[in-house]
Amino acid sequence: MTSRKPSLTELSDGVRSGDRRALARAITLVESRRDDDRRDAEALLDLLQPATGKALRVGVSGVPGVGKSTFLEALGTRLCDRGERVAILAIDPSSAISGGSILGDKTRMERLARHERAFVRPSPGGGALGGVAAHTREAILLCEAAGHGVVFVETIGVGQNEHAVAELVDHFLLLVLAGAGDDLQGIKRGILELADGVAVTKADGDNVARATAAARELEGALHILRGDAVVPVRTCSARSGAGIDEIWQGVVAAVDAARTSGALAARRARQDATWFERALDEAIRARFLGDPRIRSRVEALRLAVSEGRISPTLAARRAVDDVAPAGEPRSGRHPHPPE
Ligand SMILES: Nc1nc2c(ncn2[C@@H]2O[C@H](COP(=O)(O)OP(=O)(O)OP(=O)(O)O)[C@@H](O)[C@H]2O)c(=O)[nH]1
Ligand SMILES: [Mg+2]
Repeated sequence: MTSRKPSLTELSDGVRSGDRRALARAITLVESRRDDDRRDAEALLDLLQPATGKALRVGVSGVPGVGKSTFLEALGTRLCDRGERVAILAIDPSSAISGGSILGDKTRMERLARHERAFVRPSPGGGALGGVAAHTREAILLCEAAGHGVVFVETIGVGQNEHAVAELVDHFLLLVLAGAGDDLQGIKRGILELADGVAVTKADGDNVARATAAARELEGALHILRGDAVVPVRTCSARSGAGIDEIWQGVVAAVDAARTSGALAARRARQDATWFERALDEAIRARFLGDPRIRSRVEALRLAVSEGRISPTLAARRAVDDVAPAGEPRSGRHPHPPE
């Protein structure tokens, strides 16, 4: 591909042929907020739609420093060496603020990033988390169209972004650290409720016994918390390689079982329904605020809210009433109201 801007058909063909530059370019396009780029992105995704949906999508989350990137480098390299094509999308919500930690991820996965069957892509966190996840969802689809059979999404386990990521994947793997006895206190219940599997990391050297004990303790806690859902807890070390294959076998077995039982199809259908609602909200909002008159009216109402002159709910209702007054028939029996 030349450096001039490729047409959408060229870009689509490039992605489908597995050309990394085309894939990188396509992801940049779906990350763009510009109106014309958005339109192109939607058209591109539409062209590629038939080639999507075939990958095993795995979310990997955990607190900063738990070892997500190192784990993915170790696992990803093994999978690539066995002939698998692996993509890793690393979301970093803090990068919008710090501006720098993205680079950290890329360097931590240096070896894998150079592998001919791997594609490593850090995603800037800028803006709302919903927005990040929306772009990540589209990036997953692009990686699938490019022929990657496994797509990992690395996300830092702070705040709400892991909820959004759990809505994108077939399996959500939580990495945790063995602490000094009080380790379970540090893991948020909400995150444990999302996990399909848990791995205690850095089980090497004199940390092995502690990691094993933490895994056992966590298994007990999960049993109480999740009842009938079996959430396996394993230990691993990206450094020694211990446990990495077992964790992957566990992921594959769980997803295979879900595929056979129909739970995987149901999960993806539920995720698509959620994304439709989200996209609908966003489209309505964008269309609404795209009108300069409405935008300035909304600005005025926003000011009034901040000055306490009007309640937030009433202000929102006023803004909408201006455009679509309640009670005026806009459909049904009067599809074409007389001029
Ligand atoms: N001993 C040991 N150290 C590890 C292991 N995995 C990672 N580390 C170290 O832990 C630190 C953090 O590892 P990362 O893989 O960057 O962790 P991360 O979760 O991706 O971190 P963020 O992306 O910043 O959230 C690094 O210094 C690694 O060398 C392991 O299996 N054993
Ligand atoms: Mg990382």
